[in-house]
Amino acid sequence: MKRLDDFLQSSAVHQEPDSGAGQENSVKSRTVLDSTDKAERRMKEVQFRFAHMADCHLGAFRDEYLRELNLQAFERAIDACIDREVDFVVISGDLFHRSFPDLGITKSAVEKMKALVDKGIRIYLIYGSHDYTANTTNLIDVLGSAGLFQKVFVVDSEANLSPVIDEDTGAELMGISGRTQALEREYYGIVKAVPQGAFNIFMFHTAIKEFRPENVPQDDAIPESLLPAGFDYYAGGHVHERIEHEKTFFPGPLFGADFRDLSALEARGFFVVDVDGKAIRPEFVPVRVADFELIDLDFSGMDSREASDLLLQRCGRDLAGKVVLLDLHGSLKSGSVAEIDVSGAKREVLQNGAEFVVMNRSVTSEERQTLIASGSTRDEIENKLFDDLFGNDKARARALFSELSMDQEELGMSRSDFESEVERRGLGFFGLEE
Ligand SMILES: [Mn+2]
Repeated sequence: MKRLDDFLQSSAVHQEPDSGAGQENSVKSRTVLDSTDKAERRMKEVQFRFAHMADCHLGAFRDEYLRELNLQAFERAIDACIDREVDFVVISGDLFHRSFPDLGITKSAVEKMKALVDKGIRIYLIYGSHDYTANTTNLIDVLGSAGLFQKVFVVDSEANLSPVIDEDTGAELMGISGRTQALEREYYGIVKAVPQGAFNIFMFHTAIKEFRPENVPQDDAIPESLLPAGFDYYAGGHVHERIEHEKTFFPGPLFGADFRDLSALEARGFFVVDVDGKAIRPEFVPVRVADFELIDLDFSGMDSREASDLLLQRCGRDLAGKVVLLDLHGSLKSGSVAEIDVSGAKREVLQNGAEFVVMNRSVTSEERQTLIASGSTRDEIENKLFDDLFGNDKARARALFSELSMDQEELGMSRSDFESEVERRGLGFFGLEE
């Protein structure tokens, strides 16, 4: 129960900023609906249209080119929602890639969402594993307070989920946010959700055991039986693959968040769902912002020369307008990985008309280069190693080595902060900027 306490506390913290427009409205509308209208409304057959997207991962990717493409996918999706005149949009987690994302990307995304909201289209969302924070106010809370969207993750002190009601359509939404390391799993056994609207949507950010992709570990998923019963549409997120299973839908990412997502070469997009009474008619709306070409090479059993030749040969074709994904893997029989002419391949790809090259390298070599250094003290051994490895650049290499010798735990940093710090110091050492 300790975990649930944390969860309830943190959701109470997250709720606080919401006492602005959105929350009051829904409280007000509840009061109105609590009279006879409510019963009438719940009996009435409803007809409306909503969009369901997830895993936008805004701000993902180190390459600016890919970050921009990802943003474009989001902008196109929002445009499509406006074109199709949806009543509201539900976002099932991971709107942002990090809880404190790149502010340039955020600015553009917020402007786009504002344009949607200005047309009277509402946005409802839950946190995902990437944009959730346990004890601090994050960007989603800030934007929620500004009225850009409403968070659908409302739990009372008895662990009952409270609905957020979309006033215009009468649709009722409940949800359970995702957390890092799928920590939200245990809430499913504890939290109670009783759908009572004319049409009820359950939003969640967790994989389902019975229909999860192979790359999602069994232990990170919940059995389907743990989803609260009785909803008309289950709006899933977290799984980076499109899945449709009875009333449960995962749209997958709008673009993708890493090399694996991109190299899957799947159609990405979101659902637009027509509702008529309790009946649903979902349509997958593809969002395509790039023409990907995968060059997948396994160098196993080759020497570095053969690997280089094969690489250049495979890059030697018309790649006009393509975003090329170079996936290099396998274990070389002999020679070193550094001997593979990767920059030559990149040049070749760009000369053949490609827009951009994204590289994923996990090549290893069976040939071990053994360094033997002897000495009687640690300093002596270190000195000899630096001599062997760096020769004339020894002093500079040593300086870089000491600049980057940091202990993450000692510094008390998160992994991502630590990585940025290493990057910052490394770039600083060479007098470079990102
Ligand atoms: Mn995700």
